[in-house]
Amino acid sequence: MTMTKGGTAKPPSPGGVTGAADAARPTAHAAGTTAAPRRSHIPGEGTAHAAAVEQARKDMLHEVRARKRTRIGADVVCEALIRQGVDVFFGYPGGVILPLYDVLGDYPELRHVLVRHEQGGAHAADGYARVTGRVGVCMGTSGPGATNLVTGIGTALLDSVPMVAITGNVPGVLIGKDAFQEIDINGITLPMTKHNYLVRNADDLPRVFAEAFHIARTGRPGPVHIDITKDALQQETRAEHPTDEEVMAGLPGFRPNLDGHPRQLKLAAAEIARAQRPMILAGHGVLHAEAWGELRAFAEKTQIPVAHTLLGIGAIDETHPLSYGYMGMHGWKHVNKAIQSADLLFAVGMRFDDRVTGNVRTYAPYARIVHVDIDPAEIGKNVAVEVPIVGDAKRVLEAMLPLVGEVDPAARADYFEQLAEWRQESEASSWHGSGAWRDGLLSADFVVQRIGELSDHKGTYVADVGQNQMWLARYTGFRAPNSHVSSGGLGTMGYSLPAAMGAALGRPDRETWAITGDGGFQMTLQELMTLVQDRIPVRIAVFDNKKLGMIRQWQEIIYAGNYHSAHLLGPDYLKLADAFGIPAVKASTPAEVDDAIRFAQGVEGPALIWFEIAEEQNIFPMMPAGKGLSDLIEKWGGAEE
Ligand SMILES: Cc1ncc(C[n+]2csc(CCOP(=O)(O)OP(=O)(O)O)c2C)c(N)n1
Ligand SMILES: [Mg+2]
Repeated sequence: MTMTKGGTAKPPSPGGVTGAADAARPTAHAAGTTAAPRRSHIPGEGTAHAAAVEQARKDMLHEVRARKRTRIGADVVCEALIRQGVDVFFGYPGGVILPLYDVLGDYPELRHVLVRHEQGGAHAADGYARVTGRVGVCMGTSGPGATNLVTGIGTALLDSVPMVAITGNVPGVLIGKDAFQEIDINGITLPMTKHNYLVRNADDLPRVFAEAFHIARTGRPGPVHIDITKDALQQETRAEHPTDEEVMAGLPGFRPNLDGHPRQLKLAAAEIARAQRPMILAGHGVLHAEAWGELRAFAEKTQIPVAHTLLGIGAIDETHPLSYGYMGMHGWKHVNKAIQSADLLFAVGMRFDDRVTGNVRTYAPYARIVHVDIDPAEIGKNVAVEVPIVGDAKRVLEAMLPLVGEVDPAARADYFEQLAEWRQESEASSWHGSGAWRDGLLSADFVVQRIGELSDHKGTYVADVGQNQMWLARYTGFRAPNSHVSSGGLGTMGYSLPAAMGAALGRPDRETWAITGDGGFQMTLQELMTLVQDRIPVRIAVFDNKKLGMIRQWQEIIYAGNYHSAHLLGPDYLKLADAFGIPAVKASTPAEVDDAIRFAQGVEGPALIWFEIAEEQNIFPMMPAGKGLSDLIEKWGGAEE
């Protein structure tokens, strides 16, 4: 091998020893020794593939922005987001997604919120989607950026939230080489998305984005993931964005059934005409379909009371005379009792989740069931039903309306009397809105009730997971659709603060509250700084019981009081908020609650309230896992809540 004086190498020779620019080499030559021949370090040297890999590696290391540029894949992404009506999205940069950040400044219509952790970005997109009914968008780089999104994508999947998650990946030819920050994120998101893509060619981007948004929001909504190689972001392209018709034509297998089958609708109407103790079970699907008006009209015409799931909160105004309340594991006793004695359940947009049914064998033993769901896979999955109807909640309820007779409330007088009696009994029982504060301690149910009242029930209330989530669901008092946001299916702790961030941007006309336990708050509190930097006015209520409260409750009741790892230290939340530049107050007694809430309401940007609540409060009733709706625990060890 010959080397020039400057130590630069000769062009590589295939298969043989090549001249890598090695500063140490000439010294050896100078000493007159002969170096042992060696192979080229470039695998497959001389092939077109090897040349492409080498070029891609160079591109990974050199980020040079051309001053004058043509339209590249990254532009297509921005154009597609704008075409889809995206006004804000949540992301975090990294090496392979930098070509996109490089052009973002050219699209001022797109507001990018720089989160502090990609999980926060995914939850923010999710919160935004839930309050607006639009597709939420989040973005991360390859490798850890992408894996950090995963919990948020899973959260969206289990609650059917429309989302498009974008990640960058290493250049196409490096895929499979374990390049820096390469992970098979497509493989990871495959079972947890409605659909996912790996785009290696810029020409595919317009079609992929149009399809992704269409799939995310059509039929049963859900997350779609688009992974884009760095070279696809950088390639020049003239590919045009498809029309809606072209998108539909390109997805012949994706035609969700929106209208219920007419014969099934008639069968359902006949069930309703026969029923003496019917109950409507409203779920998240009613909100997704924006079917709250149709639901109310249908309930009023048939005089059927409406119970709702955790995610069905807001499907009906809780003060409506036909609203009966929240069902399931921590639902109201009277609601569960009514379900257990009903002779007909008309379930719409809900999936008979185990938190709703408990033991299916003992669930609703006298009821025939009509099940309306847009996803045929849900019908008969958890509970066998008499009348399945596959369709969109809004369209099915609309179509049902002329098929059902107008029922005179007097015809249901006995039934309503019974329901009213159960309700009174349930609401008057000792756990309702009381508990700890009899001993001078602050009880969480009292706090959420006051937050609801002092915000006129007009806010957006975002729950975390645990006891705080159940208190919020039961005692806040919900009036409007999409005013309650909660991670129901995946039950993701740390959800509340970032989801509230997205919710506040989606509905700036509403006061947004993040209700969180001390455990969940400590999982994602880094997003406090995002709130400050982007001036997002979220009111944060930290329910500090110095416990993983729901864990402590289960350990008390199911694990004989073996409180391993339930005790949780937290920081001084006032100092913490101060460090972030967020105004904060502490409330430790019932008397301090109203002032604290008003203080937070008076702050322009984010504000935090540290509620020091009773450490050992339980939330009752509770249906122990594996038991049935009739096996509710209402108190424990004599300590009434
Ligand atoms: C990411 C995650 N890890 C663990 C759990 C299990 N889990 C459910 S509730 C809970 C305790 C929550 O404690 P905290 O946030 O303080 O809320 P609290 O119940 O005290 O209101 C835990 C650990 C979860 N739901 N999510
Ligand atoms: Mg706690």
